[in-house]
Amino acid sequence: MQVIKGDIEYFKNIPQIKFEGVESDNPFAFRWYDENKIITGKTLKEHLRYSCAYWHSFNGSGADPFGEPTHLFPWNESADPIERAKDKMDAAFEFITKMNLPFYCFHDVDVVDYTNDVANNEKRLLAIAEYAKLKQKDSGVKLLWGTANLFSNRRYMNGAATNPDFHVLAHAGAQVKAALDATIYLEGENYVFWGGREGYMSLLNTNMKREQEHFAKFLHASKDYARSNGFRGNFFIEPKPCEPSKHQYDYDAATVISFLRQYDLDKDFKLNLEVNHATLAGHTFQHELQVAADAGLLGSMDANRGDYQNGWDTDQFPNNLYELVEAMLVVMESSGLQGGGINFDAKIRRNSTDPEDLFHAHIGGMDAFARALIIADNILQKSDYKKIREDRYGSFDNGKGMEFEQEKLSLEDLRNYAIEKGEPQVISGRQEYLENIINRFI
Ligand code: XUL
Ligand code: CO
Repeated sequence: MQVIKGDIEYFKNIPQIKFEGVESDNPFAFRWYDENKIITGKTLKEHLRYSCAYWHSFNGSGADPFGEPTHLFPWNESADPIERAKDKMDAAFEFITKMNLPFYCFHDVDVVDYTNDVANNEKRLLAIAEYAKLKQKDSGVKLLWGTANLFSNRRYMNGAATNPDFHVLAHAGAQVKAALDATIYLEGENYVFWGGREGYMSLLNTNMKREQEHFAKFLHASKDYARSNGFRGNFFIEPKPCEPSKHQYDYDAATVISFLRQYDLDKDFKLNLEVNHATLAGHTFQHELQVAADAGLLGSMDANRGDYQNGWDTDQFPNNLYELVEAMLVVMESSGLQGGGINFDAKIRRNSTDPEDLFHAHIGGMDAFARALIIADNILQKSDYKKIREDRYGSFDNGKGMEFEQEKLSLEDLRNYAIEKGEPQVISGRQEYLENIINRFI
């Protein structure tokens, strides 16, 4: 029987974070995230399903292309890889439980250091998964999703499942198998594929059609393996247009949906949408959410924000209330995330070097989303926001408009109607009025 470690307190002097309400001036308290507050029949905890991203919070060293690490973690000291991994997991579960986060997410290589030896990696992952299982049981924290990092190792420089070399693809398969085994063992609710290197740098050396077919076959094989081993959760694909590849195949929600449909994957796979990936694709986040929701494939969300002054993936913590309300309006109107949650795929800045900074970041993000959800619900319940949109399409609710929707009208019928009714009146889209509703309810 393994003993649960955790006698070291890594985040000393930081209390359990609790809800204290808007009057509180305690920076270590929630002002909006009251996990028990009920909105449309569900608690905020059930709506939001907050999750901590292991990689940014416990591996992110603050290093950038111009500078060495600035986040020097006390849990990285042991020379033994499994001991080091357990120390990190102690710190992670201390943080996750102090923050009252119900879920966490990890890549295989986040929880234990990998080598180039497949069998050894499998052993390491199993050893740390056994430890994670005890930690989950002890704390009640659950795994929102697992995933495999198929982008950092140099073997993946030309892609993983889309690599032109089958030998590399096989290594990707080995890694996904082990990550699926760990996810199933930890009763993970979902499994994510973000294809960091699944794309190309130059079309001059790329057979795009063949690479995409390989990708689909790889996803089918992964799904079949997981299903035959008892996994009932969702598979999610996370779209991103570029970085690290110049062009990534999973460009945006619309691209991924048509790929899933083309290759008969849309029954098992849904989308995990990330705020700044939407921005990089030239979309708003609510656009991406709406595209997925309209296809019935809105699975989960990676919460963060970008920086409008630059074009890369800064993964900052979310704080823009106006934009979050717009996003939560889409989520609430589509009756929520299917199987997923809100994972803070966000990192503190290179120069945020106090242990408290990780807490302030998550408190801010959790409060911002909770507040946005409450505001969105108020807008839906108490304003004419929904009605204005419904009325805008009222001409299709009866008469010839309805017959058109029912596919009863020909092109000649449309012509005859146009002549009969003459020139249509101009009808306002009322955009500014609708924009003001959001500020009014904030
Ligand atoms: C990268 C990104 C990943 C995925 C998981 O931009 O978002 O961290 O969320 O692989
Ligand atoms: Co992400």
